[in-house]
Parts: sequence; C-alpha cells; structure tokens
Amino acid sequence: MKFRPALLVASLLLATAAHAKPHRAKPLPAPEPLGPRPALVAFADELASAQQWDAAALREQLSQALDLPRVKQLILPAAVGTAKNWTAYRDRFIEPKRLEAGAAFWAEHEAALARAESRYGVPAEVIVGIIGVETFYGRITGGFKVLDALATLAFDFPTEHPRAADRQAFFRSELAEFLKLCRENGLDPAEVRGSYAGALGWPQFMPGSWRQHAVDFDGDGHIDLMASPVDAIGSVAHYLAAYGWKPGETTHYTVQLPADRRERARLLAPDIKPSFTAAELAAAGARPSDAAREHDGLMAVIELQNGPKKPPTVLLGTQNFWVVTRYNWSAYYALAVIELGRAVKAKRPPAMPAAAAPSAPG
Ligand SMILES: [Ca+2]
Repeated sequence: MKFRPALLVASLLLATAAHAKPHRAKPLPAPEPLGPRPALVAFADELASAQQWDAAALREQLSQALDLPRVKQLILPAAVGTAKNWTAYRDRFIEPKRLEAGAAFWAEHEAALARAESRYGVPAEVIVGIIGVETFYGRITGGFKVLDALATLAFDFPTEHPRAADRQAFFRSELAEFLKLCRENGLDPAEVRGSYAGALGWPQFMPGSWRQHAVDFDGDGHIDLMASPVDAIGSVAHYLAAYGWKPGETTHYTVQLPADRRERARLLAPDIKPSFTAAELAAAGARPSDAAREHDGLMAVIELQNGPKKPPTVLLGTQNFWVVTRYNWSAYYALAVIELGRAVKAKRPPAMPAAAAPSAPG
C-alpha cells in the first residue's frame, strides 16, 4: 500500500458517534474473551519469536483480550445513503467551547507551538486545529482499552466491511506496534486507553505512527503522547513534515467549477490528490481564484456536500491540504482542522512586534 493510513481513520465516525442518539434496535452482546483462536496463536508465536518475548505469556495475554462488539460496530462505514454534510460537520468543531479551549491551549503552549513551527515549518494554527478536532485539547482521548480494541480488530474484524482483509491486516500490524510501544515505554498494555480504533493520547496517534513519528518535544527524555501536550505538539508537526508539508504554502484556494458536467466530473475524479495545474484548470473551464492562478504546483478539485438544499462547497486543495489528510483520509476532516485553527487564531490577541514588547522590570 502506497499510503499508510497512519492515524485514526475514523474521527468522523467517532465524532458522529459522540453526538448520535443511542437508539439501536437491539442491545449488543456482552464482550467475551477472544480465546486461543488459531490466527491469534500464530500471531503471538511469530511476534514473540521475532521480539524474543515469552510466547506462552503473549498467547495468554491476547487470548484474554475481550472481543468488543461495540468496536466492531464503530469500525463499519456509515450506511449507504448516509449523506455527508460539511455545514453540519463544521458546526460540531467550530463552536464557541472548542474555540475557547483552543485559544487557552494556544496561550498556554505558545512557546512550544512557535518552536514546532520554526523547527518543522508547520504553522501553529494547523497543529492547534488537529489537536482540537482530534481530542478537544486533551479532553476526549478515548475510553476503550486499546489492547481489547486492537485485538478485536486484528482477530475478529467484521467480515461485512468492504475492505475487511486489508483493514484486519492493518490492525494486526498496529497491535504488534502497540505491544512494542508498551514495552519500550513501560506502559501496561492492559491499562492503556484510547479510541475504538486504538488511537492514543492528545494527538490520537496510532501505535505505529507513535513509534515512527512521535518526538520528545518537552525534553524530559521520554515521548509521552498520553500526558504531555508539548510532546503532542512536536509530534503532530513532525508527522506533517514527514508527509511533505511545504512551509509557507497555503492549504487551499477558492474556485468556480466548469459548467460542463463531463469536465466537472473529470476534475473531481482524483478527489483529494493534487492533480492539476492552474493552467489545466482554466483550460477545462474552471475559474481558479487569482491567488490559485499564481500557484506553482498541482491542485486537487474538492467538493464537499452540504445536504440536499445547499450547494456543495468547492475548493482547490494544495499539497498541504493533502498532507493534512494523511492524518485522516477525509477532505471534511482536513477542512475542519484548517478552519478550526484559523478561527482559534482569529480569537487571539494581535501579535506584539518584538521591538514594542515591554522590557522586563528592573
Ligand atoms: Ca517528553
């Protein structure tokens, strides 16, 4: 697979679940231990052998992990016919309480955000947007036992999922990463909590992303995404830089799509992947904004639905828009991150020029 779905693939679903009314037809069965099923035993033996761990102990630990029906329910894509709605999605994140929390987070961690921006080239507002959408600034980091959640998805992934084999393989890999991460950081795998998909801490990194991209940004010698917001700030910036963030480039521009339906469909086909130059867009009958016409690089034509009564929102995504979707493969997610960051920034007091800063007393 070319792209690694590094982080929680389902913040959208998580957010939906948090706000949906709990009206399910029948109650879910009680969780039961997974037991020593063949795939689990083979996984335990292989991992234990590769890591020189006690195979019997790992088999036992994984066999006792609970098979969580709720996790299997949450991992399924939204039902066919469930309309996406950017306006509704946006309103869940760009709202007064989250803006206030974001402004407080920015004020408290101003130095770390500035340091991350200067080291990795990722603007503070994008980091603030991601941590705000992911966990409401550390307030909602997930209540599932990650060992149970990942073991469920690794060994009893719902077969009705359209990409079941691929996703199950991904979660087996993440389970192995989680077990290594716990050993490396002195965490008890049975105690760690996170999202239903196994995403961890302030930035909701999947275990593999933590091991690959997280950094110790508060300088205490440990990477701690569970309890250190400063480590989370540095890690988010490092992650985006690793996926190709271009310092100084905007995330998106405005555009008018061509009237011709076939040309419109052609431009929308590559979805979030930047595929067209400004000249190609103009030749197809689209009208990029003046700034987009000056853009040096490819852009993606992105359309977000607003329900049956409102026209869709359209924009031109740059490489940096695409990089935000490496955190979560969704244009809705990326635009929520970007708009939340901008809105929090707008709430902040105007920056004081260095020369005008009051000197220390004495
Ligand atoms: Ca640290």
